[in-house]
Amino acid sequence: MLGSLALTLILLAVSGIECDVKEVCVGSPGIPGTPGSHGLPGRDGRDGIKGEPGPPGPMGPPGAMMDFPGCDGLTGAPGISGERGEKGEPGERGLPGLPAYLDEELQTKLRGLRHQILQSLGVLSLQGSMLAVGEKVFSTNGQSVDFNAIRKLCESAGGQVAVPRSPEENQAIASIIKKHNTYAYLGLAEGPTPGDFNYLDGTPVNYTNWYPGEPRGRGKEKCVEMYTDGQWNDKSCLQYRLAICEF
Ligand code: MAN
Ligand code: CA
Repeated sequence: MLGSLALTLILLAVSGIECDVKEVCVGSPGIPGTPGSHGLPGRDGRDGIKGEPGPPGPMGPPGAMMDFPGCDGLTGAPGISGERGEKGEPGERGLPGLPAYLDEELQTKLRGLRHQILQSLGVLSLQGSMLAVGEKVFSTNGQSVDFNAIRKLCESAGGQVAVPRSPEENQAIASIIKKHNTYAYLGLAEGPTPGDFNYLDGTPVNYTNWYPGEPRGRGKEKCVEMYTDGQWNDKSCLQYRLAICEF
């Protein structure tokens, strides 16, 4: 039997193609085949970016509704008020009224008011939230704040910062201070002249109870505090002192 190499050499010799045994033989290319059939269409791509808006369309025909007025708009804001008119003539004089003491309706009303006032005063006194001395009533909310805050507090309640104008009033305020074991500011302020103190309406003080040697702040202590024993000291207005008002 012949080996395959020997067979190849014989075939090459017959076909007339010369080559060495060790070389690769290159044949001439064949004719291209026919193109394959078309593939299936690919999947849809992603959406493109939004295009520019188109030009405005032509104006439409006049609508039939144009012939009718629209409905009313909203009511406008009210105008500014006019100027005050002139005062009218006084009316005719009425019939003379009864003197107050004979007016039964008025007397009944007054008795009712007096009763209500006495009830309120009784309750407030029992609660220890007011101290009446003569015509005056002293009251505290139990809080210690600076002088300006006390002034505002008392004024907003319809009163003033408590200030004694007699030994009785001084003793009454001292009793409130003792009960709260603290000091209180009084309704006084130093005027432009050091050592001159005035009530808060500007009138000069006419009753005092200075602690011996006071006032000695020489213009630097423009407020007045009361000690627990009822004696006074001129003091800076920025301390926290018991708020006591008078009404
Ligand atoms: C402190 C302050 C003054 C007061 C003296 C009295 O310095 O309270 O207002 O006059 O004490 O020693
Ligand atoms: Ca002083």
